[in-house]
Amino acid sequence: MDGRDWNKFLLPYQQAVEELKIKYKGLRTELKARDEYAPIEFVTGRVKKISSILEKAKRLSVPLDQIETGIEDIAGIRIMCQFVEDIHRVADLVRMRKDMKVVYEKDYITHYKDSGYRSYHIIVEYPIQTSIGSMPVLAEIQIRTLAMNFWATIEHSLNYKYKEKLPEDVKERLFRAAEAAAKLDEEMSKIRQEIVDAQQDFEGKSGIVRKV
Ligand code: 0O2
Repeated sequence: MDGRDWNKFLLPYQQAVEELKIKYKGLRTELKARDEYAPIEFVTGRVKKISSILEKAKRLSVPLDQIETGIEDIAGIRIMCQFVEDIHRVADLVRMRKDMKVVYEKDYITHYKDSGYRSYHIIVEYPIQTSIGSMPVLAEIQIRTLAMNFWATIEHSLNYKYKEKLPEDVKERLFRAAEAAAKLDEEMSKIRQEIVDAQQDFEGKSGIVRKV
């Protein structure tokens, strides 16, 4: 590791992740309070590990003094949705916000990765307020369905176990599992209204009513 004070370096990213998590969890709460269907199921976030930042900088040939601009996912939040349609609704909600600026988007759903990975990524510039003024921080918002998240979580841990050198048969099975997850999402979309109505009835019984 170089002589950089990493704890200090990561502070703005930690602040951005905490604030972004609160904002998107708040959006879910607000939509529900308005009796509207909330396309957000749950939100998580993380700051990239230092080892992972250094590995990515090396892989992308980003000089260490340029990692703030060269690595866009040091701060990352993940928004999980029930249905693929909800992903597009959430992306619209991100685009219309005035407290962050969309830098660019990566559609790994239409153009899924060779691994089978599917997700919608939006890179935003989010200004945090510090004691010395406003500071723009790049953050990656990953939007995915529960099925996509299930697959990505498992694939990520397997890659970690095999140190990115997955045996061919495991790779093939994972790819087929990703196709199956996509098929599951497709089937669920076909009965989306049925499911949403059932959830509305269920929540209505416990005193909460929501509209789609
Ligand atoms: P973490 O949380 O740091 O351990 P890449 O070259 O893949 O790093 P790319 O393709 O430009 O970069 O993707 P991007 O938008 O930078 O996003 C990288 C992140 O997307 C990864 O972070 C994962 O969270 C997710 N991701 C991308 N491809 C895959 C994949 O094939 N499988 C899984 N499970 N996740 C993927 P890190 O660095 O892996 O995670």
